[in-house]
Amino acid sequence: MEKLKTLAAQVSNWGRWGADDERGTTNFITPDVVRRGAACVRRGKVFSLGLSFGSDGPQIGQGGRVNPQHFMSALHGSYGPNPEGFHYNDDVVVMPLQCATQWDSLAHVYYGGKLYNGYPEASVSSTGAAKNAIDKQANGIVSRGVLLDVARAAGVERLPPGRVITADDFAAAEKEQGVRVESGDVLLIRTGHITVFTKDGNREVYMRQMPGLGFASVPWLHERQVAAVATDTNAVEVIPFEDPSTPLPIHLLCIRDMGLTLGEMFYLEDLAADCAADGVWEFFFTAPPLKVSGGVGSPLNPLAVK
Ligand code: UVW
Repeated sequence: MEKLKTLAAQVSNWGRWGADDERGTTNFITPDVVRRGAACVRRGKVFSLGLSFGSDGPQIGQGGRVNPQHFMSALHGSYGPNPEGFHYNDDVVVMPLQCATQWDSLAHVYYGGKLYNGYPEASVSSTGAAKNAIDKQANGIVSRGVLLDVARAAGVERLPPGRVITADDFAAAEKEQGVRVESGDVLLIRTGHITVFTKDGNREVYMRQMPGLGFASVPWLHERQVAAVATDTNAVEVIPFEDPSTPLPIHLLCIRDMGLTLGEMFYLEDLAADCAADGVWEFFFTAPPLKVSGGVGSPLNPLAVK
């Protein structure tokens, strides 16, 4: 916990955008940044970075999270006399907001009784988050996206579970790819770990152990003024944790101290293959959360447009 507190003091953004801010680092996405993102559209090629929301999703029941349950609430329904055979179908989905590709809101994790920007833990109740809820990010998240393929830069198809990603990995990927992460960018980090689920079908390993960010990556994210970070794993950070006595330290530092929105279970394989083929690692990125009132997360279908 000492290490976490030292780093927290170094990277805290509390008060940076005012005492009433609930958006954190997405404030780095200025109109100029959005224009820089839009200027990345050259070929008009669109990539979906979302997993499907279905009963065959990645969840294994951990922490009460299950895969979506989809019901037909109207099946071949009709209204009154129906000579032309008009029918309609409606459906209902019941699912945890965190069950597949998602943003974590700034109300998702906290310590010391305080959420991002000093809001009290009691601001989250059984009715949801009165502060830092995901709908506070409703005008985005739209920016320039940059993909750093840390697995490729390390010369492997995928990083193994437990592999700690550091600022050196970011530097190596930037050098190899000829790209630089700038203020306001959304940073996508490919580890390749998602193929443990999508190719191998091994949900247990995909969900319980993973490569990911370690303590040493956090000051870099702060210095570069990254607007949001997403990876292809379930937790963004490395599991097993670097210090077993401090679980989820990167969540705590990023979300609670920096106000940095985290994206999880992003499907980056097709985008990464295309970037490797054309040598262009930047794109227009859009992943607006659903406006779930008081929600602490949102399911997503993020898009990258090149
Ligand atoms: C937790 O496990 C608390 O969070 P996440 O799903 O964001 O990894």
